[in-house]
Amino acid sequence: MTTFEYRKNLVLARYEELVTRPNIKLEGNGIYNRYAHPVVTADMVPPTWKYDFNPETNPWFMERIGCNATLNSGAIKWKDKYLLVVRVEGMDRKSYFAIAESPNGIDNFRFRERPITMPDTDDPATNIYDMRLTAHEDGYIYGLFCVERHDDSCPGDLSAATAACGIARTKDLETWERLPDLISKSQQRNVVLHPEFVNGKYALYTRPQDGFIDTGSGGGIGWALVDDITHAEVKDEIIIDARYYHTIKEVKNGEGPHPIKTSRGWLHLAHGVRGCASGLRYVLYMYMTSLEEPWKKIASPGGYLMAPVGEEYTGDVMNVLFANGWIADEDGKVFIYYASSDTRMHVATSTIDQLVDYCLNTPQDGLTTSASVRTINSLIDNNLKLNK
Ligand code: BGC
Ligand code: BMA
Repeated sequence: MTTFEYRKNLVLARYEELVTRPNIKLEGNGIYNRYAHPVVTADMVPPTWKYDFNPETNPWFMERIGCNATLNSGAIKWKDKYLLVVRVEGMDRKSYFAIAESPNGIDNFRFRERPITMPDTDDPATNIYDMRLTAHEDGYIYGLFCVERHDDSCPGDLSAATAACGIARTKDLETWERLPDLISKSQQRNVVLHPEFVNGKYALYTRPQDGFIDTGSGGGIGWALVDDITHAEVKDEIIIDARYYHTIKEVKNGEGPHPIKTSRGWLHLAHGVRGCASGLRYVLYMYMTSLEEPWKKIASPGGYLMAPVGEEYTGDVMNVLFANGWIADEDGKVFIYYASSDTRMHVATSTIDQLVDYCLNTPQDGLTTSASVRTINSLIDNNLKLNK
């Protein structure tokens, strides 16, 4: 057997084994369950995207185009399948979007034949990433994502960049119509489209920021109404979920996927960031807003919902969980798709009832040590009464 044949067979067999590996549910904390294996990794990107299959031009069956990571994925249920629009990052540090689909949402994710070809605007971006998908009541599926360009006002600084929100829409998840980028006074990352019209307008969750990395005076997760999504502009922005000193969202926060509508209010998933000696720590947290007035917070469970555990701590950008996709099934099951350390995709499952219970009955962050101890003591008091 030639080296080419041997290696080709090995690569294809390993790939097939990985994409068909059954996932195993792990019992969690009563709020959600994690799973034993990631759902999408760089090794699950199809070999045809990486290898030249011609023995004449690739006698060693050498990898030609390497993949670095599969991370921050948008999610949507589509024709009975669980779809992720994965941020795939090549070894060249460029991200692109590609759809991976699964019959059950927890394993057997397989990429479609090709990645998405996203049309450019007149001012092409250097990199695009972190898509939030919204099936809007106007009939389109929107993808909002970050578009990053070099900041040419700082010619000497190769790291100076700007972040803005790109907008595209589709009806079939095959062809995408690119709309103009969101116009906003500040830079923006983590912009998310609300699924319903509010007062007849499109509603956006925003995340104003002073610079490319620093949110600075940008107070947290914002809310803005937009008249025309084909020329979207943030005019007035209010902060609906603020950052606070000495919390999990002291340095930054951002909306995850669009909120899920429940009978008790809108369920939100977001990320919070704090600084520490090893860099930034990204965790996931939740909050709820009013059904009638989605910009008004009605529940704010204290602390994080999920933080990295085990292998989730390690990867390209350590100590990071990030989520921009979840799927709520008709039966109330919820699939939370989260990335660990900018490297791989995982799933956690829960239900709407459990997540609403979590939001409404988890004590709020009292913002001081004394308040935290008081909250624990009142729980102990109640438990002691039960045993009498
Ligand atoms: C990276 C993002 C990151 C951002 C801010 C970008 O260049 O691609 O993953 O969130 O920088 O650090
Ligand atoms: C950002 C996000 C993500 C990323 C995270 C950690 O600000 O937008 O793209 O997961 O940093 O690197």
